[in-house]
Amino acid sequence: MTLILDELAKIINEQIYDLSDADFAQQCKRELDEKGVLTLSNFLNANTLKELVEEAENGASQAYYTNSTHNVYLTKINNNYKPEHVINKQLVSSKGCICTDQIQSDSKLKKLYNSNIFKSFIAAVVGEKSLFPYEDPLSSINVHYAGAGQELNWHFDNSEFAITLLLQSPIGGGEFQYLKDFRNAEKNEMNFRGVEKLLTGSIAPDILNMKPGTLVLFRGRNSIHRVTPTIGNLKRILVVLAYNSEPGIALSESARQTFYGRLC
Ligand SMILES: O=C(O)CCC(=O)C(=O)O
Ligand SMILES: [Fe+2]
Repeated sequence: MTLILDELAKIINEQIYDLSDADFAQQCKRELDEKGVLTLSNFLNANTLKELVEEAENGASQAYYTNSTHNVYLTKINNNYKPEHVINKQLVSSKGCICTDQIQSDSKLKKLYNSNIFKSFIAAVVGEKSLFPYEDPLSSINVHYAGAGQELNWHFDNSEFAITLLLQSPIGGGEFQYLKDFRNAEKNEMNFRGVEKLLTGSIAPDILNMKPGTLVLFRGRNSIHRVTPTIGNLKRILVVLAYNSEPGIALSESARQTFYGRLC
């Protein structure tokens, strides 16, 4: 137990965050439930952040770069609606990505991802009993790179929640913008009028402030969000930590092919 605690203590800012404190986890849960987002700034300690940026920079040349076209709902063209309807409005996103199997096995990213204390903390905050890695060798930990002009366009996530760690901010742009509870997927209310207004610029979104080293938990299923284009030569680098609430689940083959350009 002490050994595991020591390992985690070398990665995160233990003076600020005690992940084994159940009261702290409950406080984080309340904040996530209320705001739809939880940010823990300076989550990574300074040494870890430096090490992970170096690691990520070294891995950048192996990244798989994609340009994808999608609607905000991440669904296929729907011929029940006109081509100009907002459900069929195509947006472009572009980014580079490296996968779990391209990250060194002794990387602090893997230690954090596999830490029982970290997993129990996240499970308590998102209200799951336990969390499991993806069955396939690619999808659990991804490092995203956005170079000059690259952006992640407006979308609602398919997943219940996302865990991210920002490693490097660009000189300009790369801003995370969102609108909480902008549709109700459970009730099949898609808020076409609201989305139309957002895409034509007549609604101003909220902005999430995150600095390198910040851990973000975000419920993006009903909260529309985007990351604005990177400006300048310094890449935006962000890690996505993905878990399932059941063991043995792989990301779909079509998603792996689209995001990673390979299946394994
Ligand atoms: O890059 C980010 O901060 C958010 C990423 C995101 O929204 C996603 O991967 O679905
Ligand atoms: Fe997202």
